[in-house]
Amino acid sequence: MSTSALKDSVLSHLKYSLGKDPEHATTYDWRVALSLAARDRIVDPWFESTRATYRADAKRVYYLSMEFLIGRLLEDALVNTGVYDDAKAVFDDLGLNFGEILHDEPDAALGNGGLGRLAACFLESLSTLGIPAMGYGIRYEHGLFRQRFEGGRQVEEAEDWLTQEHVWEFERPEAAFEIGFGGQVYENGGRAVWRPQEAVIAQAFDTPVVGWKGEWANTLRLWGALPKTVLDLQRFNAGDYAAAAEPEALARTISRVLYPDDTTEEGKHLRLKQEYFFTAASLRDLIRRFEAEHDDLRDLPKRVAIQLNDTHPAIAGPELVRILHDERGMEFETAMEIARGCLNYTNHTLLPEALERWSDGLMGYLLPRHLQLIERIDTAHQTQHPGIAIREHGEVKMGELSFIMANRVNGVSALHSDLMKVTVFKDLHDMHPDRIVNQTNGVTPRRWLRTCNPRLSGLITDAIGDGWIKDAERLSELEPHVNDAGFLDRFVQAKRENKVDLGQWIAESMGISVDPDAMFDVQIKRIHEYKRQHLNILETIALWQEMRDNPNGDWTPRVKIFGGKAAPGYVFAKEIIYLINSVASVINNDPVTSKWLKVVYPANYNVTLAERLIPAANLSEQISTAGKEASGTGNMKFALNGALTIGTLDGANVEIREHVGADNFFLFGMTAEEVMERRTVEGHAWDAISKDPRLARAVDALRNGTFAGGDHDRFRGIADNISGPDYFLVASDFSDYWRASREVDQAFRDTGHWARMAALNTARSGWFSSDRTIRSYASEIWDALPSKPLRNIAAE
Ligand code: F58
Repeated sequence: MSTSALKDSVLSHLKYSLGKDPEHATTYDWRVALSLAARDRIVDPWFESTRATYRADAKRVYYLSMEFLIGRLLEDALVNTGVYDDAKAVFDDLGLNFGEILHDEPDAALGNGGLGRLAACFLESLSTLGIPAMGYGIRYEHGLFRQRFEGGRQVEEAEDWLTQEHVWEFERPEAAFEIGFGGQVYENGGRAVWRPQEAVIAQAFDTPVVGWKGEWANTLRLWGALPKTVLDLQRFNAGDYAAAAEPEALARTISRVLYPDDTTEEGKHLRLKQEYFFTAASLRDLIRRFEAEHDDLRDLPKRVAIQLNDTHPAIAGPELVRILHDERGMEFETAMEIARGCLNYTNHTLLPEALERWSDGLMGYLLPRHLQLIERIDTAHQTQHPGIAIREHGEVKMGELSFIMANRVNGVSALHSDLMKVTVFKDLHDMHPDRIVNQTNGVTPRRWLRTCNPRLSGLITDAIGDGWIKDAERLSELEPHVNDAGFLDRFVQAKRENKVDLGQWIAESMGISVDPDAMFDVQIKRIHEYKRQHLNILETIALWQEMRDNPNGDWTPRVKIFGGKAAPGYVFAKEIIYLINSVASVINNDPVTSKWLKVVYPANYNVTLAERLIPAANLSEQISTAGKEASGTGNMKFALNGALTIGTLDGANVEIREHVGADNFFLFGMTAEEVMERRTVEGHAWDAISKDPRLARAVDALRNGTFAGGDHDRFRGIADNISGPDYFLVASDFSDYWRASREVDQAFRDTGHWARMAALNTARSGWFSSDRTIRSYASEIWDALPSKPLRNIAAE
């Protein structure tokens, strides 16, 4: 497509789709017109992909996930369809600021963190690889809450991305299913019949997801909840307007908010409803599609692979059995076998408290037939494999249910998969030793290098051509270039320019000035005790104290950057946020240290902010307590973008270190095994503190009001935790973290060597592409083949 054709398309959409004259068009209007022009380019490959799938009668992959953290879509679509430069030229020509237009798009924040972002990367890779697939989830009206800081504390606000038209989606009123809840189970001629008490409509909204060069596009189908009857006319006519509108309000509640946690009872009730709502609609939809072409449901496992992204869609097991057994009259055992043949489960956490459980009471109330079937599944399993129960202490354990109903169960990094076998799923693994397989996570190199870091990706393409974008392992071809001083200079230059841009943004948006030559040291992720943002801030405090002791020292300048949200009900995580912001306001205003040390915590960390921060990072903080971070995916994005990691042997850090080389990674801390041992030592925290005066002084600063305007109590909770139970072993790992951090300081001063290490990180991180992960799921779990690429629309 030529620039002029694209321009015509944009102007035509502005006129005919938006009804706007260019003279009066706003940034929003231009953005929507460009998005529609870009969307037009995706529709043909999208249709062709579907037709090709039907023609080949190909096996389809269905990825069921409560979360798809897709972020903005316009820039990605322009890059993947090869019209980014044309689009920029069009807007330059129109005299409009292209960057501003791209930044006008709200983030689709339909996820909490890594789990949701992984689903988004997977969708893009499935399309790039041409694997027929569909993502199924919920079309939340309000995505993850917007975070603000008020006096340093997190304040949550409703997110409202859908108040503007979501131009990427197509509403499908014809793809709608009635989903029931509650009610009774009756027997009719020896068959169980579930009569739900209430029902809502799940209606589909489709977003095409285009792969690299527009060769293939899959669908993200999100379900919106609608009432069965819009208005209770009798009540309305009787003048009771509020009651008349109630059914609509109640139904819509289901797809209203993304749950950041489920600490309240009401929250639990609604969350289980959400889980069943989208799972049941998705299963009905895929069965309908299967039956349009095939007539024997026993062939379902040959044509359909369903991936459960965590336990949130775990009700798929009993629901599929219910459909096949109760509704289609199959034997229970056959129904079980078919369901198990289709279903696979990905686990994302080893934290026992994070594994979902539903009380029998709630499950029986909302899904009475499913509770009966779970009991039957449990009995059938126990008959063959005594010793493990899905239901225990009046609760349904969704991890166990998912495991038992799955053909394959996977962890998301080598260490995590190994630990699953000896911790949370030990007994089940012993019974089914072939079921757990590892699938180390990955990230899409299109968004997380090509698009977010045009300077570095341009340099890479100049050096080795653009084959790496589709085949990231070809980044290894950069290795010979890391010995070329000219290449390294340009590598450093690209990073520096990214840092200058970020510095400008920080200055404009936060009023903090940072030195682009300082080390940009970044920790961005959900705030959680096990991720140990408090270890990072404690080290920052200790460093600041040493700088003040020795103001003539030759310190390596650092900008400590934090980003992340805490679940609204997670009190300790919110205290950590408050502490980081309080430390920032003291340190950033200290004239003695401000040339060396700054602490920056921009609010509302999201995909777009990650795209800004990662390309500008020198150091990536991956400092979780070993054995607790399932994988991490941010760690991969940083390495790909030439940041060095300081990290523990946890999650995928282990594999990153193996790939980039131990010399190009700053390792510290206890191993998962040592962690378990250390916990058994009584008074481990006190012991660590008494041995490290630096740590003692930093903890003391939390108690003496240094960061609380003299208030001794404000951060007492954190101090008491670190020096008391310290379950996540902040104190015990502190000294080694300090040691590694000082090694980082030293290494950063040798700019040539640092540049080489950074470039090697990029050259050796191609394995962490989600294309590799998806290929591996396809061959080891789904038995699904990539279909042939259709055509390269970017080349047309
Ligand atoms: C994350 N889990 C893991 N959960 O923590 C991370 O190690 C891993 O890399 C990533 O999954 C992808 O495998 C995660 O993001 C959640 O966001 C929960 C969703 C449900 C509500 C509570 C948080």
